[in-house]
Amino acid sequence: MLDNVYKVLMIGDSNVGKSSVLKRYTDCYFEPRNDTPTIGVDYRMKQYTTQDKRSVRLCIWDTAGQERFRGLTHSYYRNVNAIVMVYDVSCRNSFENLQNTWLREIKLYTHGCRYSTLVVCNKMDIEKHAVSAAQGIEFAESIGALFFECSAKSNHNITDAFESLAELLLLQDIPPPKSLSITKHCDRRSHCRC
Ligand SMILES: Nc1nc2c(ncn2[C@@H]2O[C@H](COP(=O)(O)OP(=O)(O)OP(=O)(O)O)[C@@H](O)[C@H]2O)c(=O)[nH]1
Ligand SMILES: [Mg+2]
Repeated sequence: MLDNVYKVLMIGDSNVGKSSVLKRYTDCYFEPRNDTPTIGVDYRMKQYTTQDKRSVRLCIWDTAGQERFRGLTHSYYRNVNAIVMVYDVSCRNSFENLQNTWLREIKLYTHGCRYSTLVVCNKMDIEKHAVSAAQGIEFAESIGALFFECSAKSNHNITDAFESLAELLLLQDIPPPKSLSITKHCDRRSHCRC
């Protein structure tokens, strides 16, 4: 039986790997050299069962990082339960933009709803790091967020990051959004348990 359904939003600059992180989590695959940016928004879901047998469904909206889609993605902040902020460890700008652009978007468009935050430092498989772990942790702590260093490519920490978020949502007992229509949107089902 399903205990809760949570609406999760993924944000961050274009090319940081939001879609890759999500596909790795829900569908267990990574497409190398896939340079097709997200157009508008994409959607995926995955169910997670905790050790004490509670089942939650994460309905995850993957937004386009490109500025030209910004107007379209604003409405997806409504009634979110969790926000996943992604940056690319090899791209300093993508980290700084979380603090400048993306935090501002959150403040403007969540309209005061209560949500949890996860900061994902992606592409940890790349040797050259433009942001240190300490800087990532400091930023996450400053906004009360979970922090995970991940790689969609090598599948490092991806599942742990989302499962920790799900555990946190249950712990904080954030009510699922009233307006979330499961049947309307949950068209891509995944039963992958990796
Ligand atoms: N080395 C490495 N490359 C990655 C990783 N994750 C994603 N990429 C690559 O980074 C590029 C961009 O990935 P996407 O997942 O499309 O990025 P995005 O953030 O969804 O971009 P938008 O949809 O434009 O917002 C692609 O070429 C991916 O293959 C990773 O963990 N390691
Ligand atoms: Mg994308």
